Amino acid sequence: MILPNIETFIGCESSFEEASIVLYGAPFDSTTSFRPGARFGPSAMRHESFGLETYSPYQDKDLMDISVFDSGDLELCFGSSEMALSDIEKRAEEILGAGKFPLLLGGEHLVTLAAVRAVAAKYPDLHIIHFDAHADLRDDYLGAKLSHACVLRRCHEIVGDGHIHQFCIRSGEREEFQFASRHTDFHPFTFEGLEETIRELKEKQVPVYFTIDLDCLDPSVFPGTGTPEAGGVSFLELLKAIRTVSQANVVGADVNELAPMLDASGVSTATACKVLRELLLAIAK
Ligand SMILES: [Mn+2]
Repeated sequence: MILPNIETFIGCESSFEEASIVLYGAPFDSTTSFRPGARFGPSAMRHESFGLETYSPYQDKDLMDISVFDSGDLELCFGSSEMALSDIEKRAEEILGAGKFPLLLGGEHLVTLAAVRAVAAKYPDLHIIHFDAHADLRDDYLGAKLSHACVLRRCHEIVGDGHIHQFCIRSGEREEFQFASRHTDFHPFTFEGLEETIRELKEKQVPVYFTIDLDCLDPSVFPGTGTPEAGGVSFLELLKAIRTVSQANVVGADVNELAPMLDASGVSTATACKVLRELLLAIAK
């Protein structure tokens, strides 16, 4: 039988019906404040994923043993953030409505807001685990409320005080750090405190949304991103942290801010693929 050329992330070839996890790509970077290119992230990850093994020796698990459906990339309006967010939210709602786990591939970090809107509507008392170099807590960026620099501030308006847990943050305005000290559970520079946070969230049995801005990684291992910040974590530290978070009741997730063309070596894309493989294997029940 000759099959059509449909490129999925490696090992993610289940049908929608049988899948427990659904990938959906949001190739959007219209509000990127520095170097654009994250719109090419999801397609680059699918393509380069074929350089990966489906088997993870870290977790002794294989993508071939779990059921993931890759729904491809949404066709999004680049001129209107609100229209793009609305389309992403609808896709997330559809996946959640079918009782499946939505895993969003960005795109810039603003796309997280759409997923959080959908996930919070289904799961009240939602908590957010946020890995990032940047606080993303600005109230506006040059007057725009919808910007990747404001995404966690917009999420705070949905989930409220004490429900956002931020790790690895090493960049932002003074006002963002002051806002964080009053309104979020804030862990600068590293993953220190993560295990304790996850233990508490597990005890409370609350639902958790998990957003990974890949620029939490050090630019020496992940230069292919719009706003690189020196002083980041290593791949192995991120992998350990992902496995820790997966012990909580994670009900949705995203991986964002890969801008593949900003790293001609391709290493950033390969790293992003490996992060996604490990995340999939960690959250698959
Ligand atoms: Mn960031």
